[in-house]
Amino acid sequence: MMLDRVLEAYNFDPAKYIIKPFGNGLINHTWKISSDHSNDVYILQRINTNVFKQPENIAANIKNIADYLQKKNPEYLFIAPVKTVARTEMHQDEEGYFRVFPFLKNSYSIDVVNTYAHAFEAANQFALFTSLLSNFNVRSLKITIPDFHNLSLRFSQFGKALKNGNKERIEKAQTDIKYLLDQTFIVEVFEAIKVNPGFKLRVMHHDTKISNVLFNAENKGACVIDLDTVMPGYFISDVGDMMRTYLSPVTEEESDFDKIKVRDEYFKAIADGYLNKMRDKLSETEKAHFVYAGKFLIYMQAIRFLTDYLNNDAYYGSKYEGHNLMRAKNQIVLLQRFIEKEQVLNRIVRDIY
Ligand code: GN1
Ligand code: MG
Repeated sequence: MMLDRVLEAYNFDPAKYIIKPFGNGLINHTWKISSDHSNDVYILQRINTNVFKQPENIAANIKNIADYLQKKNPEYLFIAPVKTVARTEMHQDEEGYFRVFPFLKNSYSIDVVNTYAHAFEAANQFALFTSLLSNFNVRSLKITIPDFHNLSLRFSQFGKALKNGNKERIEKAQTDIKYLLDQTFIVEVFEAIKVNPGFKLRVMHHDTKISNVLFNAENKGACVIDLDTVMPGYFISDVGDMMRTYLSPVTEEESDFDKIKVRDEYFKAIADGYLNKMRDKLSETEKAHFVYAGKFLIYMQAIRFLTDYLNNDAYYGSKYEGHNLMRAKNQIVLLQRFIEKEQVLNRIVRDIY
């Protein structure tokens, strides 16, 4: 089997290891590797090279950050990739680029947030990561996906899809298109952020979903994982994606939209956890945009899903007809429920500052 050669590149005997698909990422393929012969467990990933066009940039960033943290904060738990027999950070063959991480012993991850403590711990971990790197030269990071969270570009890609996309689908999505075009003030605020000196470029994780945090046996956050999209960015990226993925009890895959909710206590958990480590780093201007972060990220994700639907699912793929339209509608409902609560959320965060 294709993965056998990958295992051999790491000197794992394919006959002794069990490989099972792992997680629910949309972009990379992930497997868990375990064995009856030892307690060691690993995570194997194939990097999607349609998305990450230069996978060596990912490896370079991870090494850059690992070296810095090793020097400045050696006690910080940073999970570096396992080296191949050839001492490289990745294995490459005609099937693609692969890398292996040790699976942290006695740790676990979750797919949906259902306790205040998990949300708090996760936010605290992402904030810790950014805060430990606040004196790191953020511009020394390579760009693994150009303009990844550049909302202006995402908006212009949406505009192109409206011109050149699948005509039938454009027809079907009229109400959603109209709603998103009516919210362009969200893009305008982002344009202003880009030229506002009160906003700092920071080391952002850019994929702060809950399954990217490992928890230890005491249910404390142990570390963050999945560092492919670590790049320079604004704090609204990480905080916003936590809001997008922790506030509602259901994910973007839920088609029963009545179940989508914005839970105040989880918003408080994100704010408490994040500000616990980042309060002294954020400027007043940044703090004033804390709630905006949620609008920014949820809106961007709605636009990305809808754009992909109009472009025949070229990026995210789809498991059934209309899948990406459903995801976009789900995110639109989440955005609406979020905006309805804006005042309450602003009050919560103001009390924490
Ligand atoms: C993708 O594959 P996954 O789930 O880690 C995407 C994120 C989206 C997310 C939506 C590189 O992440 O930006 O928020 O899907 N990552 C990339 O589920 O596009
Ligand atoms: Mg990811």
